[in-house]
Amino acid sequence: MSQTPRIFLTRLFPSAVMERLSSSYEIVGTPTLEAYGQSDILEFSKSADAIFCDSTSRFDREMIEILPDNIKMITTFSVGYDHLDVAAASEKGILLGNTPDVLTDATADIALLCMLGAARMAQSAAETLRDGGWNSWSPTQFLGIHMSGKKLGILGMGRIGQAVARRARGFDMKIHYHNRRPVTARGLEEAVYHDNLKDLLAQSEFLSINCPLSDSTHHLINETSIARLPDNAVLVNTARGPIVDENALIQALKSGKIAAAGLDVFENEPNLNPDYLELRNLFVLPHVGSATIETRDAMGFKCLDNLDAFFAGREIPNPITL
Ligand code: 8YV
Repeated sequence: MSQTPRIFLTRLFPSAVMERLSSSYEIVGTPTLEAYGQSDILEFSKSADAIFCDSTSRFDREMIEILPDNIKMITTFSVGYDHLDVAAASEKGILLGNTPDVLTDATADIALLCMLGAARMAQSAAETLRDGGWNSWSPTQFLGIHMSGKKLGILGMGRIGQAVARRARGFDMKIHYHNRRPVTARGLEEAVYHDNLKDLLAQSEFLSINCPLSDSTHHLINETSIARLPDNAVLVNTARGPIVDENALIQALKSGKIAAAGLDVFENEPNLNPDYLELRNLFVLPHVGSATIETRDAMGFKCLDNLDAFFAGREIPNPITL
């Protein structure tokens, strides 16, 4: 290993992060706003000790196995790590790190924005206004679904799920959740635990998806699970697109089984399923859950903390383990 550790960045990160990175490390190549593709990643990795990536770069088993042996660590600018094959990395002796906690609030804020935005038809109302299509006020125009006081089902009660629940309490929502285990957390004493998804769905006038993507959550929300929701439910996904079978969701939005959906994540990012474009009962954002200046800086600093600890021979603060 060279004296100054060499870091390959799959793309440019916020300037405060780049500044701190370049003061302690040798940056391999010239990162750009657009992320490098697989062959460039492999080429640049030959001259690096660690990789600093985000969730748009996949390191599946095949990719990890062909990474050069000089790569000792990958730190991802994300809390989610479904793009990293943890078992393959561990077999190859590559340490993985991520950025939990610092994006909890920003992501929960966006979940609430998606809930309200979908329920109150905010996007189609705003588009009508901007397109010059608002001709007069009318008592039956842009009628949405009342959010206050409704039952909110949260799928996945980790840090972000809990933060969504606390915010929803401010709207007098009744919180129900499904998680591997019940949680005991401040402000959530009255939240109702369901040990199975089926029971949660039956209660969810609003459903917020906050679980990680894994083999067991891929398409967990599909035609069958959507059928279990109350009629006119509102579905919100700020976790990962592939947890929801998009075709099933689109059918349910068309039939009116689901009244509206608020989505910050999609199955095939950055491509939006063209069928979504025909729907008015949709509130969509381009994966901006963590997109505040403060949060993105903090995420970058967490990646730096992981790198700093690793290269100082200490345990990294946010390891991803099996
Ligand atoms: C990241 C995210 O910013 O942290 C996550 O898991 O989904 C986002 O907030 C994005 O994935 C880029 O890495």
